[in-house]
Amino acid sequence: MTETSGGEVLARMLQAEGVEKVFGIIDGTYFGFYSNLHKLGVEIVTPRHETCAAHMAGAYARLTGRLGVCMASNGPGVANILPGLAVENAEGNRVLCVTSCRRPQIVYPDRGGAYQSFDQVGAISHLAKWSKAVVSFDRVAELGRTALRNCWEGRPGVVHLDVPETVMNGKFKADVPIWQPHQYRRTEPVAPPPAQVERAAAMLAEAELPIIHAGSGVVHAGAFEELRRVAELLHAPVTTSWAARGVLPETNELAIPMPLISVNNEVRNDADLVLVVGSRLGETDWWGKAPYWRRPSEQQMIQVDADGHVLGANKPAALAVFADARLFLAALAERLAVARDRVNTDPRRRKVAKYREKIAAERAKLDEKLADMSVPMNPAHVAHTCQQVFPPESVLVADGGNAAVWAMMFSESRVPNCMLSTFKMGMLGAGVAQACGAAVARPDHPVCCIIGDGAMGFHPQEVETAMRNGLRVVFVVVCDRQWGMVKMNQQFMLKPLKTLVRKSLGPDETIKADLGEIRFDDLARSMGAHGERVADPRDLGAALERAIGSGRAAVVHVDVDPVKHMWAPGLMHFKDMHLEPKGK
Ligand SMILES: Cc1ncc(C[n+]2csc(CCOP(=O)(O)OP(=O)(O)O)c2C)c(N)n1
Ligand SMILES: [Mg+2]
Repeated sequence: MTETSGGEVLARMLQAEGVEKVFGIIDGTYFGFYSNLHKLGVEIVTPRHETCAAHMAGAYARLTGRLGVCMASNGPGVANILPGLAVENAEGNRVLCVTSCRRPQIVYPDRGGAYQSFDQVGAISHLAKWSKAVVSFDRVAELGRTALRNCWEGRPGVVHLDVPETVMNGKFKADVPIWQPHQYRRTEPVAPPPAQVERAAAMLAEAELPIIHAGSGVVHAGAFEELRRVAELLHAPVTTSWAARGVLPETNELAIPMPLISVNNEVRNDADLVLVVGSRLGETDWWGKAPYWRRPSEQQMIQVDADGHVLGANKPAALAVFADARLFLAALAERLAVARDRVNTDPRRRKVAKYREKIAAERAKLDEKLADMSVPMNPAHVAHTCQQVFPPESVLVADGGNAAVWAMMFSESRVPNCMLSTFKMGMLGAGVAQACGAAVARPDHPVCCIIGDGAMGFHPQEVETAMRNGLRVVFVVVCDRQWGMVKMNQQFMLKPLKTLVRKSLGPDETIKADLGEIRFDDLARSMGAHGERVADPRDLGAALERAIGSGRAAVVHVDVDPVKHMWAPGLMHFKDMHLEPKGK
């Protein structure tokens, strides 16, 4: 019998799952785990704050379709990773978190006074899909398998395993067989029932104007080609959730870009049938309700999801299909191709032509801001210039308040699964680590992270993480020296008329909305990264090119006009989203 440890068993299980990277900060309490990962060739990528490990794992998982693994050590390490876990679970990214805890004799329940200890499973079980403690070495493999099974079931999210230091590091005489993934979990995606595919095809062929609404499920299933085929066979416009932007490249004539909200509203009100794929129709989709969508009495819904709990949750489904998005869309495309001549696409073509005109008009209206060449720059230039300089395959990460809104409004998603943010949680600072995780996942192209100065202030230390790990991230920090989005909202609460007339209140008229300056370019240089500062829109392109050309992590500190920055386009829509839609 060989001698092993709980940490070694877990490390070998992750290796069998094909895990190549684990994100986290080392600690003696799980030396048995990470030293074995290292020995097995699993790379440990180390940030400087545990919450960043969770975001790096989440971004890595979303961009690669693999499992994102992070780790944190008992007490403070776990306390630090909690916000990251809450966000990654909410965003629906497939993350396994392994933590150490103190020895079972003094925790679960806490004896009182245990050092670096709190009820970790109690806390995490409220914000994850599944969270359990391993009580003894005998159960490491079994609970490890249960955790991994949960990772791959239903909607992706966070799964947590809490392992005592004595189990992680202790020496046990045992031969623990490592099962292959197909021996303990489903490894094939769920296929749709053929009769449902047939019914869906018939409904979509007969509808006057069917549309497709795609959510993150399409990203996780990697169903981009299949989505395009179905949309083109039906000549159906495609709207998306914010998080699924670009699943159909926004250059495709059928794509309705999410930032053009009034066109989205119109399309969703014209449709008599909507095929919802991989979306639960949450609040940022207005719950699928009127006046943003047509009423259910006039609009049927086919809903397809790999999580049965999502089906019909927010809007009644005429056809609810429990299936993987890619398999469903592939089967549907096959069916539709056979009955191609049964679909009269002419009325749909006329509608789509009308939407294209409206999209062009809304785009042109937004782009008028680009004529403004004043200094410090109009924030419209930031994402617009990034779009021109970075390759289309580069991942764009958007973080901050108005900085993220401007970034969304002035970028086009041209390649599927190249846009990251925390669309559900709006977590300031998460973007810094998401960008690092993206660079680990996609080392071939530089990552562009457009981020507010408030947001960047949460995690500037991770520029050093990017440097140390050779991650090519360009952080474009939008500096207005204020909590811009909240300041705008506050001004309207305090003095709406004066705000409208003067565009901004005086410095003593707002409450704690201003920030001092951080020279993010200097800070970057202090960590060995490339740093620049730009205020003139004419200089931005060259500065970004130098940043990319530096071949290392870079920070471009961009001074924007703080008043213009507050008046970000589309803000009213974000405000309205906080109210329950009036319709059903
Ligand atoms: C972690 C976190 N804390 C607080 C908020 C509330 N909040 C939303 S936007 C915002 C201001 C963001 O400032 P900045 O990042 O500088 O972006 P700006 O709006 O100035 O572009 C705040 C405080 C949040 N979303 N996340
Ligand atoms: Mg700001």
